[in-house]
Amino acid sequence: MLPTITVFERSPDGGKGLARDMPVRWALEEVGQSYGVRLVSSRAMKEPAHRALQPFGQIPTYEEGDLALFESGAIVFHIAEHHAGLLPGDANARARAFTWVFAALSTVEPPIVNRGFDEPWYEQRRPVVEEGIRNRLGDLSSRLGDAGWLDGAFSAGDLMMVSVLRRLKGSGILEEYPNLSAYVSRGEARPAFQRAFAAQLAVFTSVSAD
Ligand code: GTB
Repeated sequence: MLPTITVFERSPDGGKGLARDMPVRWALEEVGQSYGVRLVSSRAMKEPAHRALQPFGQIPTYEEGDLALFESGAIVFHIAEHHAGLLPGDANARARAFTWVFAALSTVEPPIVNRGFDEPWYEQRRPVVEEGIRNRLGDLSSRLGDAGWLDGAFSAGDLMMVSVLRRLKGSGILEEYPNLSAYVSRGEARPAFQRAFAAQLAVFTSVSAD
């Protein structure tokens, strides 16, 4: 059964692949699973039909037969569990890979999304917010060291961590940690990432041309 995901009809990220459908697309590409895409407008996102799939009126969602999921982490988790390619065979190593998915979303990402750089109050808060980000990146950088991936072979944990770190590209902060910057580039160089990125960009360009 071909899964269908929902994505922004008009992504506010300008085609940079920063919205949360990107890790889901990337995971599907890594495991070689084709998928359908349904574009959702900002208005439709808040209507009952979409809220039945995503109670908070957001993207992405994932539908596959009788199964409807929301939360990008849970969707990536589901894809990784049901297909080969994103998790190691050893049970403990699989558990550690999921630990990195959670670490990306609940430990590393929160200070990153606190960067409200479009908000008027942000200039005052910037030093505190950036210190929070640097704390996390410093620790992550020490853990990664000169390894290619966080725990052996590339896994769902790396996919989510790279997705989270990508939000810092061009901020100058990520670039202070050359091993993390190289880690993100390594993730982005993966053919599955490239396919996922091209697919989301194609949506952005076709809608922008309307
Ligand atoms: N915890 C949920 C998950 O991981 O799935 C969060 C989902 C979420 O934040 N969805 C956002 C959304 O639907 C889009 S991805 N927002 C619409 C709304 O809440 O009304 C977050 C996002 C948005 C924009 C950019 N950007 O422009 O760079 C990056 C990320």
